[in-house]
Order: sequence, then structure tokens, then C-alpha cells
Amino acid sequence: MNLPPAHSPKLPWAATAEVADALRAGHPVVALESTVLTHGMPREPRAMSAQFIAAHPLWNAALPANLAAAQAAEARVRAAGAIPATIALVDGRICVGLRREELERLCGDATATKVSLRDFGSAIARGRTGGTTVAATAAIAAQAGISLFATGGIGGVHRGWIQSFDLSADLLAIATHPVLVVSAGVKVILDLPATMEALESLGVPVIGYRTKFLPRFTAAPDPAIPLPDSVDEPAEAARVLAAHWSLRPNCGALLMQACPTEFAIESQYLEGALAAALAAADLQGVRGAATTPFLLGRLAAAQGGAAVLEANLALLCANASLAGSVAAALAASALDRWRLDSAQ
Ligand code: PSU
Ligand code: MN
Repeated sequence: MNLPPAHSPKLPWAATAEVADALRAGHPVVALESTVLTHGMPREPRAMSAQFIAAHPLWNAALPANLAAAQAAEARVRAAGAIPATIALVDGRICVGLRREELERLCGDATATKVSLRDFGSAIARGRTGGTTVAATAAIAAQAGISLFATGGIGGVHRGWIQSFDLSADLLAIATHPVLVVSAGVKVILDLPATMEALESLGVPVIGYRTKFLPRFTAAPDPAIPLPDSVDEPAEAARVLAAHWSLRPNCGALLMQACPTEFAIESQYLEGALAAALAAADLQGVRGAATTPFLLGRLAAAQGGAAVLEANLALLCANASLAGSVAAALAASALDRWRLDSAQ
């Protein structure tokens, strides 16, 4: 007789001792996404502008840019009073928090894959090393009991979606996991109004942090796209979130802030570079999971690409800080106390 395949309902993840201790103690923890490291930033050191160094005094320019970014984001989370947990796959193991050697390996591995929700089984069974997307990070964070995570920009509905049906797995994943994703909005390469419609359809709250308009990743917020709500302080964000989760405990939410103004890229410049990148993608038949890294890579390689990288780094650091502050506020909130009580 054939038995149904034995399966575990849980993803086989393991946390570092520091993260496990923090979770057990109810200390605020912020997960960090890792596809941005493996597929969104250079694997070698880059000289940064004086303006960037002045705003990021701890930036380690001797390190590969992606490794320096990972360390900078983790440092920002700590400075805000939370424990960082960078999530990634290393040799097929799902890691919640990476030790220094693991982070170095991940950031230095040119064969690291982009791991989205559909890729877990393959990546685990084949012992792969890879960066987890927002969608995959949300799934792991939820299982680990981490309610906050920071990224650069979320995936969404791609331009030309009517033909390609290219809708990022990020959207449904955020709608079905109890995590607050802190970002600089929706990646500027996407169809922004369509992405907002999709989020509304999925019932995902989109909250601006000190902005009333949709942040566009490396570009300033779009004055044509108002957000349904905005907050001015981390504690206010935590209150909105607590109320949301009291009614919809399994649905995630989005908190978005603008790219720091001094590093934001002129949207007209980005649209020009993007038009060329989209044409190149079409010509080369780039599709599916390769699309987002290809388009972002083209923007970063275009003239003025150094500024695009700095914008990406600046917003990642700012998001890590904000996520840390909201995690701290949330840990102090009544809902968390209630959750703790009811779990005992
Ligand atoms: N940042 C980058 N490059 C990327 C991503 C972020 O600079 O590739 C990833 C994020 O992890 C995001 C994912 O979740 O792109 C979305 O990809 P897709 O559109 O294929 O769903
Ligand atoms: Mn896609």
C-alpha cells in the first residue's frame, strides 16, 4: 500500500543562538531580506561619495558592497534597540540570523540563487546557497515568530503584466503571513498603480511613514498615488499594526518611507534608464524571476549608476532603523503582552 508522503508542516529553519535567545525572551527582533544582497548589490568593494560616507560614518568601504550593506543594515537594527536576523539559505539550510562567515559566504557566492517561495524545496534538497526574496523571507520570519522585517523595495505587479502575468510572489506572501514589511515602497521598475490595486484586493494595509504618497524605492514618492493612511512615529505604527492584527492575525502589512531625500534619484532620469532596460529585457527574452534583478542591475549599471547604488544603500539602512524602532515599540505594546499571555 502506498502511504501519503510524510511531510513536515514546518520549514526546517535554524536560528543563531543570539536570535533564538532574543525570541525566547520576547526581545524585539527584525528579520532582513537577502536577495537584495545576492542579486541587488555588487560583490566587490565600491568607492562611495563623500556625501554618502558623511551620512553613513560606519560604512566599511574596504568590504564588498553587498557585505558592507548587510553589516550596515544589521548595525542600524541594533542601534534602534532590536536584534537583527538576516534570513538566507546556506548549503540548503534555512538560516534565521547569519554568523559572520555565513554572511561572507552568501555575499561572496556568485552562484547564490534567488530563493522565492516556489524554490524552497529545490534549494533545500540540493543544498543550495541563496538569498531569500521578500516572499520567502516573510514565510520564514512568520514560522520563526518574527513579526517585523526590513527590505529595500517590495516586488509587485510588473509593467506589461497584462501580457506577462508577472505578479511578484511578494504580494500574496505579505497578504498571508503575519509580518510587517518595512520598505521604501514599491520598486520603481513596476506598475505602481496596478500594485496598489493588487494590495487593496488582497486586503493588505499600506501605511506611509511620514509620507502621504507612495514611496517609489530609489525615487521620491509619487504625488499621484496617495496612501490610505500614514503615521509619524514608530509607536503610532505599532498601534495601527496591533489593531490590524487583532482582527486579521494572519495578514501582513506594509510600512513605507521615502528614500532619504538627499540620495533620492530624479524620477525622470530613472524612467529614461528604465525604458532602455525594459527594451533590453524584451530583446534578450528576460522573463520570470530574472526580470527584477535584470532591470535593477541595468539601472545600477547605467550612467549615474553609482548614485542609484547609494540610494539603494541609504534606503536599506533607513528601513532597517525604522523596522528596529517599530519592533521595539511593538514589543512594548499591549498586543504583544496579550499574545505572550495567551501563549502560556
Ligand atoms: N532588491 C534588489 N534586487 C532584487 C530584489 C531586491 O536590488 O532582486 C528582490 C527582492 O527580494 C524582492 C524580489 O522580493 O526582488 C522580487 O522579485 P520578483 O519581482 O521576481 O518577485
Ligand atoms: Mn515575477
